[in-house]
Amino acid sequence: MYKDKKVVFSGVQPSGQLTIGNYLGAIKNFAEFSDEYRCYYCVVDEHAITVRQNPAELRRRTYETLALYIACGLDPEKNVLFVQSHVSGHAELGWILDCYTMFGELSRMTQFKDKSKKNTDNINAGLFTYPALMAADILLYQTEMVPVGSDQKQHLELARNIAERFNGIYGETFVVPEPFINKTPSARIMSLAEPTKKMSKSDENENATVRILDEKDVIIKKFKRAVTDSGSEVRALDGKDGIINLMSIYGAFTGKSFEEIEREFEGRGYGDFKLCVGEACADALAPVREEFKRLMNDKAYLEDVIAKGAMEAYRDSLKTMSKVRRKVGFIEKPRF
Ligand code: ATP
Ligand code: LTN
Repeated sequence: MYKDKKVVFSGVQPSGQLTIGNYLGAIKNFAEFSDEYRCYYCVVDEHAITVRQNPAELRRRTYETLALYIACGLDPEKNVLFVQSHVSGHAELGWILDCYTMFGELSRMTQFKDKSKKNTDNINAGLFTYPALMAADILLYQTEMVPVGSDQKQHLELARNIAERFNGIYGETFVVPEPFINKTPSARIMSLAEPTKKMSKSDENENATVRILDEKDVIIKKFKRAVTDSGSEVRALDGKDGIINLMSIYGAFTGKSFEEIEREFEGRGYGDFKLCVGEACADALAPVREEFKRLMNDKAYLEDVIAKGAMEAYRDSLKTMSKVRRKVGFIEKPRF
């Protein structure tokens, strides 16, 4: 707890250009906590290297992700915005928590199963133990609440189990965190190419994703190509995954419910609907794109934010780290 404020933590991997899934499922919800909570929003570069990355691209995307946090409305004065690898406690606590996480638990994680199917030539130990590092990110700051998309629910449950297990052995050490998942369908945005799969920023099929930074004409073209069924009615019926996904996206950007959308598009075809979804999405994201461009041209400012975030997060992490070291039986660190 920081000055009596409860703590919120979340992270995004700099593993690709961010999608509207990342925006609607996660980042868009971050800012609403800034006043009442002590908020840490982290660019989780250590998680990103569980899949092979090009070093120059990883560096660029780390800056971009941080700039996008700010462009999406996160004020660096009100939130701790930082890069995971700048605070050694994440990796340090990650290792310790590895030793309190069971092989069987990690084997059940669907993200591990999915990613190991996609990266058959690089099923490394980090990809497997990823959820223990994620638990460390969260527990390091005594986090109460973690805003995420619904794909992260399973990892959050594991983080809770790890915290409870550790507390059970050593006495109260960690706050047990709660996930905060949007109640609306936008907690899980699906791929535009395969609407039964989640939209994912590392998807290589460009038609599957809409990126936050895509230009308006690109966004409109991508929605035009979105896979739907052969029908023509804009209705949220069972099996119409493509249309339901587009309705979720349209609803998230316009605030309209499914019933309102069905009424609005009664008697109009898919083509008309897709164009409206594209326009609503592009218009809502235009200010984010503008602000992002401005920030990326101000590297000095971004460096300042990164330095301040690293300092604050590091300072705030020390208390938990020394408590954990003591509890597990490590001797005190010499001062030098
Ligand atoms: P990758 O493709 O590299 O696995 P990702 O697109 O799944 O990346 P993450 O960095 O792993 O994105 O996730 C950042 C946040 O965005 C998480 O809170 C996650 O739940 C959320 N998120 C990711 N994809 C979606 C989606 N399709 N719908 C809603 N939320 C999402
Ligand atoms: N695992 C998340 C990213 C992530 C995260 C976190 C989210 C890493 N550490 C801590 C919330 C809190 C993902 O793959 N989407």
